Formats: sequence, structure tokens, C-alpha cells
Amino acid sequence: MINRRSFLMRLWAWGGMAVALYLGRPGLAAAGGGLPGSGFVGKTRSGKFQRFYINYWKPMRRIDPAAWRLKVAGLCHRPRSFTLDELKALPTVWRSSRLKCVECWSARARWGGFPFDELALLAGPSAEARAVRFTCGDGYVECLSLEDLRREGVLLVHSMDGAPLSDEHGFPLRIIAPFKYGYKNPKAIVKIEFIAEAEPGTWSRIGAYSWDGTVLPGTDHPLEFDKVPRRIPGGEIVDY
Ligand SMILES: Nc1nc2c(c(=O)[nH]1)N[C@H]1C(S)=C(S)[C@@H](COP(=O)(O)O)O[C@H]1N2
Ligand SMILES: [Mo]
Repeated sequence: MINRRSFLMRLWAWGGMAVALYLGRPGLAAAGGGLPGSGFVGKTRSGKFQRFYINYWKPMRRIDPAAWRLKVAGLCHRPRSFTLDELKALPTVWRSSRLKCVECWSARARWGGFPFDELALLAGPSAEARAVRFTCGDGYVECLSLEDLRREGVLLVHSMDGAPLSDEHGFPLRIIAPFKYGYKNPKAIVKIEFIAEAEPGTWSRIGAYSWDGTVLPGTDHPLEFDKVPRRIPGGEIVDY
């Protein structure tokens, strides 16, 4: 038997939950994601973020730099955590490269960061380690082989065009691997694990995207050139 008072209490509780669920809706949070100063960051295609399209598969609470740690674990001799200051103290390399999304667009920037081996030397991967699994603040997961991570042009990036990486572009740390589609360039990394074999990442598990993600020959629509189509030969885009 439900008396009137407990009925009202339940109604109140359910109402509160409905409001909480509504406010937590991805669409709503994503709409707020592009607003500077909001607590969340999400998929954005407006304002200054027309220069690049911003992709986050789920809206993500903005990362607090003081609380953030990069956890390095898995098949390595010296698992440990790094603060952002510790990572920024590594010698910074600047490189201009084009980020090419599998959804046809691309854009170029000067990325600042350090080669993967700077970190690998500190962590000491075991002999069985062949790949790395990156886990991101929005739950996104992506893998790259150690061989790919050691290729020329790959950086663990903390800066962009002379400024710290924005939340939108993956603060505090992301990968830029210019010969791979954007989905192999994880942003807002929170954990790096050395693993024996590469695994499919978030997008290749959901859809038809390849595990490997190498940029294929085809057509590109660069955002800085009004998306006027250009033929690309495959691999890193170096001509524009
Ligand atoms: N954490 C995280 N990283 C991510 C994604 C994502 O959804 N979450 N999307 C990827 C995809 S599909 C692309 S094209 C690039 C886009 O980078 P940008 O948002 O800096 O333009 O981020 C990649 N890295
Ligand atoms: Mo993408």
C-alpha cells in the first residue's frame, strides 16, 4: 500500500531523475560544448572552430590541468604517472602537418610536442610490447603500433600554433600522426598502455573504418581552401 506522502516523495524523486537525464542528454551537453566557459566540450563546427571541425564522440567534462595525470601502464618496466609540467619539460618539437578526417575534410596547423620515444624511454616498454592503447577523457579508445608511433612526423602534442592545446583540440595531450586519418589521432589522452598487439579503436569497432587508418588515395576537401576538392595520393598530405 502506498500512502499519499510516499507517493508524492516518489513522484518528486522520479521528476528529479527525469530532469537530470534530460540535462545529461548528449545533444544538449554537446550544444553547450562549444560555448567557451561551459563545463563541457563536445563536437563543434562553429565560430573559431570552423577552421577545424572539432570531434568528440561524447561530450566530455573539461579536464582540470591541476588534477590531470597521464597514466603510463601495461607491458613496461617503469609504469608511472606524469603531470602536465613534467611532460612539457621534455624538449618541444614543432611540426606543421595536416589533420585529415576520413569524413572528407582536412586542416593544417603547427603542432608542438615531443616524439613518442621520449616517453617510451622513461617507461621502458617490455620486449613483448608491440602497440599502445590510448584511453581518452571522453572514453574514446584508439591503438597505434610502436612502429607507427616511431615514424617521422608523429608527435604527442600539447601545443598548437604557439599556444597550449585548447580543450576543443584535445587538451592536455593528443596524438598527431599525419599519415593516419583523424580517428587515429586520439585527443585528451588520460592513459597510455603498452600492449602486445594493436586492437581496433572506438570508430573501427562501431563502423566500417579500418583498424589501420592509413590515409588512402582519393579526394580531400581542405577547410582553409573552401573545401574545393583536391586529389590526394594517400599517406601524409604534404602538397598543401
Ligand atoms: N578523445 C577523442 N579523440 C578524438 C576523437 C574523439 O571522438 N575523441 N575523434 C577523432 C577524429 S574522428 C578526428 S577527425 C580528430 C579531429 O580532431 P580535432 O577535433 O582537433 O579537429 O580527432 C580524433 N580524436
Ligand atoms: Mo574524423
